Amino acid sequence: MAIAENRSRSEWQELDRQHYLHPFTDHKDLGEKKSRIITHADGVYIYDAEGNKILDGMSGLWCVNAGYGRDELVDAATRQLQELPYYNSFFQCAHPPSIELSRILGEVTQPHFSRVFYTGSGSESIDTMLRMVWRYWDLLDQPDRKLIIGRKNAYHGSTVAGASLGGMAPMHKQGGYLGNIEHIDQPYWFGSDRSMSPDEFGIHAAKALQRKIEEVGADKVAAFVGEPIQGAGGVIIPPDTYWPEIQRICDEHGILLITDEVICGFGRLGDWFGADYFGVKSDLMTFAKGVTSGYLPLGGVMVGDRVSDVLIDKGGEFYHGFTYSGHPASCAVAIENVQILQREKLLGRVRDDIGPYLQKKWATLAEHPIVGETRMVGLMGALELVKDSDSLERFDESDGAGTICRDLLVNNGLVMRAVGDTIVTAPPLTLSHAEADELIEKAWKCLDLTQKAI
Ligand code: PXG
Repeated sequence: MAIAENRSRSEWQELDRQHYLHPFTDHKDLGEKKSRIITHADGVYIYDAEGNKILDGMSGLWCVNAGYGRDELVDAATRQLQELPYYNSFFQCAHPPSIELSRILGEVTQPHFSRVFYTGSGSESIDTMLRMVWRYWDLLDQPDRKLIIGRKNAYHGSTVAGASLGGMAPMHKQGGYLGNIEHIDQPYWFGSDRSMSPDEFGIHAAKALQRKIEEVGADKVAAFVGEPIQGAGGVIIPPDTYWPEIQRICDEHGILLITDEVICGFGRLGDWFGADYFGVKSDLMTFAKGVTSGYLPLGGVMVGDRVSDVLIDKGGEFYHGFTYSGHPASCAVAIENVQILQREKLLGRVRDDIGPYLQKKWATLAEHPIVGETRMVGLMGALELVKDSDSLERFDESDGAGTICRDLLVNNGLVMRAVGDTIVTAPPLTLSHAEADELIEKAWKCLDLTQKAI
């Protein structure tokens, strides 16, 4: 039976207002506007308490890669909950689902990733990764290597470590105070003065890492961390020249390279991981979200041999772990989810079929008078709202163009996110051609409505 299914929409909204503190929410504002109550979902659609059917162009929160309504995932969870709902993996214990998932993750990652550490979320994965990086350099008798270099406008979660490592200034002011972290500029070509070609700009943006290393001294730098494509920051797709240059700089100085794959991992770009898509070899990869298609919480860190050999050979006990590290039901769902991606060849589909199909249609939105740029890799894209698509002049902040457009979209049956005046999308990897057409039609219509509304 569904939970208290006899409550009306307004009852849910009132109870929500009274009792529930939401993530990233202004509650005064929410109290007035009231929450949209999502009751069920199937395929690529979510349904709200008013009965509206909404195309989920965000895969929940960048995570429902295999789509909603997957009985296989529900069955995998149910079977595991019946057999062993919980046991820990501290104190020389393990269980089949966590071991089996570890083996499988070793298979779908680059050959130097033979080990994984589990967490319950992306933020916990980031915390784990930071502690591993610092421990690695301590064990190599280089304790001065403490500085982690991230990027402005990156998102790495909401724990103290995640908020500090991320490059979101408003988050820093609310408790992202961890030391030993610096942020360099992001590889955001559209946000630059566009005086360089994208390829030149990619090298220029990567050289910011070189400059930072020279400024602080390479012997102080522990690692560079970046999302292969920044998600929450507005789907910032770096020029092709960026990641190879970042790799070269890290290699030159012996600095650990870390890709935060929480969004890009598990097929979003048509490869298993963003590092695969961009052809880089990272030393650690953080993941979460798409590993279970969001059906149950699970995160982790893929630990490359360079780091795991040191942690294991020299490290003794690592005082780190979570009650839910490698939760059996989450791991069982992850195994089934990876098998769905393989069985249904969803990565190939993103690479060769629905990816190119949606990308081509998405590019047509650039013909709209208030769109300055469109971009998309795999099934992860963005468009930039501008006052005038010839001059590329941006809207004033007070116009609230992004928010207006996002609200119009959802009221017209399509969820996409607004990051300032950048509209982003990341639909499930199961999106059909007809659903892609629907996404584009609704997007175009709402661009028209946005233009009229401003
Ligand atoms: N790293 C990256 C790259 C992420 O995108 C996290 C870490 C943190 O994961 P958890 O599981 O702790 O939330 C994320 C999460 C948004 C949005 O509005 C994006 C995320 C989370 C919430 C909102 O785009 N990404």
